[in-house]
Amino acid sequence: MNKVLLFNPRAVSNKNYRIPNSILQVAAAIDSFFDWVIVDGNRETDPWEVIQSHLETGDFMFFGSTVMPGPQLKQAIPYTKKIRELYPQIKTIWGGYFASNQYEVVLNSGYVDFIINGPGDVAFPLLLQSLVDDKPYEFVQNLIYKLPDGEIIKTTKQSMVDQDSLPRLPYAKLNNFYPIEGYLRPTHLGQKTIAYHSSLGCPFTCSFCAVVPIYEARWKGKSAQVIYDDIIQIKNNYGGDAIEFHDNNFFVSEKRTVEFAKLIAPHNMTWWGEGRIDTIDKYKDESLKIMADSGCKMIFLGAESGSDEILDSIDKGGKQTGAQIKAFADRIGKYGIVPEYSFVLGFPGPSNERVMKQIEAEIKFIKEVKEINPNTEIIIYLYSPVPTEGSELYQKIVNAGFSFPKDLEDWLNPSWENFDLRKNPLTPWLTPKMVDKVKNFETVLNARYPTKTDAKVTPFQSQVISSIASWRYKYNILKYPYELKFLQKFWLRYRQPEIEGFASE
Ligand code: B12
Ligand code: SF4
Repeated sequence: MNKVLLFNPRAVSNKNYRIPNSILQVAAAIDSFFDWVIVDGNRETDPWEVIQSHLETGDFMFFGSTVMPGPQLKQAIPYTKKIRELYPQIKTIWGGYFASNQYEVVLNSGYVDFIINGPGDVAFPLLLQSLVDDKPYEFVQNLIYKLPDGEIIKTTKQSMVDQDSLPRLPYAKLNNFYPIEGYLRPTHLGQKTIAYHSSLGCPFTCSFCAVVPIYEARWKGKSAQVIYDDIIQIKNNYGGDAIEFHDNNFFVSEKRTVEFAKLIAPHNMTWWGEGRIDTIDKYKDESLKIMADSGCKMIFLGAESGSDEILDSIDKGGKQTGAQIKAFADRIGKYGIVPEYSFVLGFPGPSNERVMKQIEAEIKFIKEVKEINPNTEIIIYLYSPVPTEGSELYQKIVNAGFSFPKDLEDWLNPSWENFDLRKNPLTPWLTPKMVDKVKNFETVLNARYPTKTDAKVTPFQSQVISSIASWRYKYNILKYPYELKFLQKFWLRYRQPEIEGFASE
């Protein structure tokens, strides 16, 4: 009667799904207290049918869904709504980045009862126990809910718990629902890639980032030994020759990184993670060598902008500079580690002219980076606002006339889905001409330098498209690159690393 259904809405349109770490970590938190089942939208043709077959048993009291912006909403919203209509006795609980950041619109829908705001490791079991015992839940930290009079209550934030003390993820139980081997996908890193999450939060406060409102510059990581033990356990039980670290910022501690690199080195595994240029640039040469020798093949790094003024204004820690971004591409390249630089274009500016000039300056900068280290992978995002209360940047975008949907179901509108995918910013200061310029540059750049992470693209294909694109790239002739788009779509079947996952095949 008190069973919990945990749902991971579909996040990928192909088979590039990963171990559903968000929902699995939540499962670990309640494993000793509650009976739970997992439904993974990525692995079901009709997840609703499976959910309904569980709920029809009458054994369930709770439905918990993880929700990140974008395609996950397509299942999370209608399914939760249907559950409220068909099984009104079931308490619905959402967690994850969308739920925590867009809590007002979620709770105002009337079909989500509670939001776990940030980590659910302690909050989730406490909330469930309070509801089962019919006891007050107001004391539970990291919780957002709505009172009958409409007031939204946010309880205090819990300090970050020691990550090594958390229960280990219940892989064996997941394996009963969905064979884990099926989650170990081929990527450019290896044939069986393990997705692992080794730390929560981030110690920085970049003003465009969705991690900041939730973690408020806090970060806690598992120790190198625990990460290693888990990886080896997965490898031994289910296979695995590569690791994709899903942390927001894997490289915060040089000591931890080096310890892990030394432990994993003898196992002949390749690995990838996300980090900051200014943090890793402080690493000793010796540490970079140990990392490279241990299998670190590529690092995803938020370069964001080549302009020191913009880096300053977006609070990029205040330490990263354009000169450093360029020098680091060269430095890390010498160890054979590929820097994967993401840039965010289209921040608001004082005038249309200034915004356009900035876009042009970023294009020039990206070309300079490519000149220094042609292996650098470039990911371009259009700036999508996140509701960071009190941030100067957020105030600026509200003043410029931007607002989020007022109704939860409006997020299902295709233009908001594209906003989530950082493809269509819906930001009033970006004119169609600016958006075209960025997208056309992206097309030309991706053709001139096809990504090496796409195993489907042969060296011959790369060479052909690169030479066709070379004159456009060299002379900055970006308009109407239809011939390149055509080839990318129908000949190369180009993947989009920014949407499908950065290390996916
Ligand atoms: C893996 C991943 C993906 C995978 C999909 C994973 C899946 N579920 O199948 C892929 C690669 C497809 C993906 C895609 C996208 N992603 Co994504 N993704 C991640 C990533 C790297 C890891 C998620 C994870 O496993 N975390 C591990 C768990 C343990 O942490 P957690 O989710 O925070 O969970 C804790 C709490 O949040 C809470 N919680 C979470 N869920 C639930 C549910 C319940 C019921 C409860 C009680 C608690 C709870 O408790 C957990 C334990 O403490 C995160 C970054 C990150 N480090 O989290 C980005 C992240 C969530 N993605 C993000 C985005 C924007 C996207 C995209 C929409 C766009 C893009 N350009 O990247 C795309 C498209 C999405 C799509 N197709 O649906 C953003 C969200 C930012 C925002 N604005 O809110 C993040 C934060 C990355 C970032 N820093 O920008 N993503
Ligand atoms: S360093 Fe990365 S994860 Fe951390 S706040 Fe900045 S953008 Fe977000």
